Amino acid sequence: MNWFRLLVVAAFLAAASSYLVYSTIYEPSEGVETTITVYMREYYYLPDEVHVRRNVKTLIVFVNDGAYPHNAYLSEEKRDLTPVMYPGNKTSVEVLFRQSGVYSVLCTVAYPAPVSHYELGMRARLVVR
Ligand SMILES: [Cu+2]
Repeated sequence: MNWFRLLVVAAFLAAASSYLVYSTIYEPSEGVETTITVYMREYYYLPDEVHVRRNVKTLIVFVNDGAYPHNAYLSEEKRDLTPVMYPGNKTSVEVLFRQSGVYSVLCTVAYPAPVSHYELGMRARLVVR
């Protein structure tokens, strides 16, 4: 019975660790090694390229100092890094990438223009090495 339980736990851990390889993780703030600040304006991120080290817990602080709402959507992972942020809002996101690669951060807000901001150039590259 104990061996069976151990197997179940081992299977769960194996599933969890393979999941982590492909995912962005949001974790408590202790252990953050690097902080990067990204400003949101019309219609761009500053900087528009961010470098993150694999297996290093990194805090990305998004600051909307523009005049319109903005967000940050991690395209390849199909998930929001931030909710829609109004002018003056600041949101911190902790990320821990297990795999290197290049990701696209897009602003999917379509206000006041009828098209999403990323179509107007509001996109950033997130490079994990
Ligand atoms: Cu935007």
